[in-house]
Amino acid sequence: MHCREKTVLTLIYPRRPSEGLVLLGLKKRGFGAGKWNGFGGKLDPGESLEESALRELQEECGLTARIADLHWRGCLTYIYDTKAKAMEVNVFDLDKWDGEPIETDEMAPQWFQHEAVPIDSMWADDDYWLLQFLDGKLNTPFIGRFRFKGHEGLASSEVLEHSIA
Ligand code: 6OG
Repeated sequence: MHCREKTVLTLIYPRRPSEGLVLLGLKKRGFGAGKWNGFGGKLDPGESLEESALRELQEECGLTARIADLHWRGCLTYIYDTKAKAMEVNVFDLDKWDGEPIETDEMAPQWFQHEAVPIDSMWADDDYWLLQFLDGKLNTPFIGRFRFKGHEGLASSEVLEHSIA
């Protein structure tokens, strides 16, 4: 496997650790529509990872938070057999913010107990790491790498190889 150009993205999971709750959003449009996920997206030119993550959080579910309360936990690289460009997704958690989650044009937010996250309606890689991450059982920082059969439709639910440590 050769090195590929990559798109850098962010993914935030707002948490209420004492209650075992995580906030997810049902994506209503665009890439990953119909799937539950954390909040995030691509960096705009000149933005830091943290600035971008907090902008996306605000745009997608109305929460505002400070960079000091955002914790970078690890990085996931996705490569697709049908696409030259890879994705690097930087995962953060957050346990302090202002406001209440609101539904936006992009996402419908909902709190879930860790054991009740709708894993069958999430990206296929989540099956390999999300619950361990939520339960604090993954190393920090963790590094994951997933190779998908394709980047669209059914092929994007087939993980051909993975490693996470
Ligand atoms: P926009 O295209 O809406 O950002 N994302 C993924 N998250 C997981 N768990 N698995 C994947 O497997 C993902 N691919 C993308 C990164 C897309 C958002 O979705 C995340 C961003 O937070 C393939 O700007």
